[in-house]
Formats: sequence, structure tokens, C-alpha cells
Amino acid sequence: MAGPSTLRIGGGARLVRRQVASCIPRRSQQHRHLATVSPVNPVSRSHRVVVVGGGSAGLAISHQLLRSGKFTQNDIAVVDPAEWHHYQPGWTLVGGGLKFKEDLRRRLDSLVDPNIRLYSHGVGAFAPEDNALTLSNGDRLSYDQLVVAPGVAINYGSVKGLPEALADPESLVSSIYGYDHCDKVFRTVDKLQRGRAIFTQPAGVIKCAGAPQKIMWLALDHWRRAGLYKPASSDSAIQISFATGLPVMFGVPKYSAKLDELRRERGVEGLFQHDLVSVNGNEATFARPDGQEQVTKRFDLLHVVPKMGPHAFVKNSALANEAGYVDVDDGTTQHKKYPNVWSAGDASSLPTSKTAAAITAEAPVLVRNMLQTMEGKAPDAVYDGYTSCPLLTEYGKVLLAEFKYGGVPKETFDGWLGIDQVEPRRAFYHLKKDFFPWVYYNSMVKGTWGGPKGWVN
Ligand code: UQ1
Repeated sequence: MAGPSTLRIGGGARLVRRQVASCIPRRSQQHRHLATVSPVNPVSRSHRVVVVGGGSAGLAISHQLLRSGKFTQNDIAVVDPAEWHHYQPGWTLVGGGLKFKEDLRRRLDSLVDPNIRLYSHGVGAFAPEDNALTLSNGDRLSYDQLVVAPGVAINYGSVKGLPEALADPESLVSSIYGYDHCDKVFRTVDKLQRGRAIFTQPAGVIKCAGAPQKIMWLALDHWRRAGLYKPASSDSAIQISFATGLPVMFGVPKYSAKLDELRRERGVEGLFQHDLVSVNGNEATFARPDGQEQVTKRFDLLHVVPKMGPHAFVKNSALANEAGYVDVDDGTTQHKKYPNVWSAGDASSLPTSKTAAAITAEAPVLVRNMLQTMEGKAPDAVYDGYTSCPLLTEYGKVLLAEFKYGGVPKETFDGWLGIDQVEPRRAFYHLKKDFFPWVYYNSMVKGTWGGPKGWVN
């Protein structure tokens, strides 16, 4: 079985690695700023831990590892070709006209501790049997421990005609699921004076499963305040439909019942098991289950959530399960076949809802278990599937859904305030809009935020 021990040739492997690392400081700087410059001869380097992905999971995990005090300079490496790191939970707020997208991003290199080596390249291929991977420029990195956390890919091409419709500044077709278009959302909402608005959610796994309806609730509230939307009234200038590939409003029964109640009260048409497949001018076409015929609807405004899935370099690797996600144990986050490989966040097979909140609970478990393993001990921390969806139901109110594996509620404020979080509240709105973005950049990416547990490390 491949494992850390295969890397260590006596004490020498560490020594060689340190020498290599100390010989190349200038090249490392080049990598940060000239991501497209490829060396002529592939270079091979070694790190104790390689973390693939500088997103929420990758940064939280690499900094929690560093803060354990068990690593020195360049022991840990992060691999990510991105120039920018985005606070993606904020894109719904951009779509609602509450934030500027430029304020939600930071240069990735500014978020990585100088003691961590950043490789600004993509991954070419994993070679877990050799405890190594190749970068997109051909260089090779070997490791004792590997964390795979590159997130998921947004497949805009999954909806025919969508890339063109999104790129057209005149179209009222938009999506909060991307930096490029999230600010178009509010422009389209603000522009619409009458007609039918359709908000879609695909069948299948997406990140932040509540966001497709959060943006609908904000738009509804915007139109209601402008006198353009009157729930279930024939003289409402705007009509609203929620077209979802799923059979319900939300995957957790407790919250789904409440959200369906809101949908009915607010006169929103529910088009369940309607999975958007194409956009053509002002027409949207939906696939139906069980061999039923496709349905085409006219729209005046369309908010689209494309399908999402694992990156090809993960899906096509030995690390993936059948669905293409990194095949880890639900409790320990350790790979089922390669014990020195770990995964958290959206790219992992952890069967929970993909959110930044989930990462606050996954990261400490992964870090504890990796450190145990490195000391030759058994992993003893267990992730219970905790995740959360602060669901904006209008301007000024959030239903703070929190749950664990099996869709079982696990509510933070039930414990110490006796509050039932199924009720949308103003205090949770301020958590979502003001506190979470702040604590994210001030603590979470630095490895000092434990989500419902508060500050850690
Ligand atoms: C959280 O910690 C977090 O990260 C900063 C979020 O951000 C997106 C969240 O949505 C949630 C719910 C948490 C969990 C923290 C508490 C205090 C419930």
C-alpha cells in the first residue's frame, strides 16, 4: 500500500527536500506572478503536505496545519492556478444589490502565509501510488500527505444557449454562480417592469443548494417593494416561477416545509422536476422525468443555475469514486484506498450539502486525523456532516438552516437561546450579510474559525 513511509529513505528524504526548497527562492516568486511561464526542464520537489486548492477548504486546512506548530517553512504547499480568491457566499448578496463583487475577492497570494509555498499552476495528473502529482507545467510534486480540495466546476455548457445568453448585455438572463455575471443579476431584476420571471435550480449536486431560491426571494421582495409584485393577484405586473429539477424546495424536510409554505403564501408557481436544458431567446426548455415530454416556457427574466460537477483532473484520477468525487470516509475524511490522501469541501465525496459552513466543521476533523496519522496513530476525529444554509427569505430576514448527515437539524442557537431556526430572523440576516464575510477573511481562511464552535487555534 502506498503511504508516507515509501517517501522516506532514512532521514535523507527530508534533507534533500529542504536543500531543494532552499535553492529555489527566486523561482518560487516567479511562480506566484508569472503563472504562464513554463520551465524547459520539469522540476521535481517534495513537501510534507501538498494541498490542492486555495479555496475555502484549502486555505482553512493549510493554515490550521501550519498553526499546529508541527511544520516549518515550505513543509506545506498549496497548488492553485487562480489569481483571485472569492468569497462566493457573498455572490447572492451581489445579486440582491447589497454588495459589490470587487469587495468580496482578495488576491490568492495575499491570503497564503509566507511559510506556505504557493504553486500558481493547475494539476496535470495525480499519481497516488508514487505519492506524487504533476503540475500543469510538467513539474512534479511529491508529498507525505495530500489534501485534495479544488472545489467543483460550473458547467455553463450544460444548458444549451446559456453562455451566449449570459454574455449578452441586453438579455435578462443571469446567474449568481460566477464572478463575471453575479452583478448582472441585480441589473436584470431592477430592469424588469412586467412579465414572467423564472428562477431555476438543476437536478443533481450543486454548491449551496439554497442559493437558487435565495436570489428569487430577494428579487420578489425588490419587486414587491416597487409595487410590481402582488402575491397571487391578477393585477401583479410580474409573475414568478421557481423551476427546479428536484421534487421539493429543499433537501431537509423541516426547512422544505417552511419554504414551500412561503412559496404558496407568496404566490410563486412551483415547477418541480423541471430541469433546464436550453435557453433560446425568451424561451426556456426543461427536461421532465420518466420519459415525459420536455416543457418550454416563455420568460421575461431568467435566473439560471447551471449543473456542476467534479473537475476532470479529479474525476479521471485514481482518487475518484464513481461519481467523480474524491472517495473519502464520511467520518474521518481519509481516502478509502490511499491513507495519506484526504479531502474536504466541494470536491470530496462527503455526502453533505456543499457550503463554506460545512468546511468549518470538516477542516478541523481532517487536520486532527492527518496529524494523528503522521504520528502513526489512528484517526479519531469524526465529521457528522454538519452544514448550513443561511437562507435569505427577504431583505432583512434569514432562515438559518443547519443540519447534519441524514438531513437531521443541528441548530446552533437552539442549544443556547432555545430558538427554532425554521423562523426567518433579522439577527441571522446580519450574521449572513455582515458577520460571516468579516469572519471569513479575518479568521476562517487563516485557520482560526471553527464555525458554530467560534474561534479556534
Ligand atoms: C460559518 O461559520 C460560516 O463561515 C464563515 C458561514 O459562512 C458562509 C455560514 O454560513 C455559517 C452558517 C457558519 C456557521 C457559524 C455559526 C455561528 C452558525
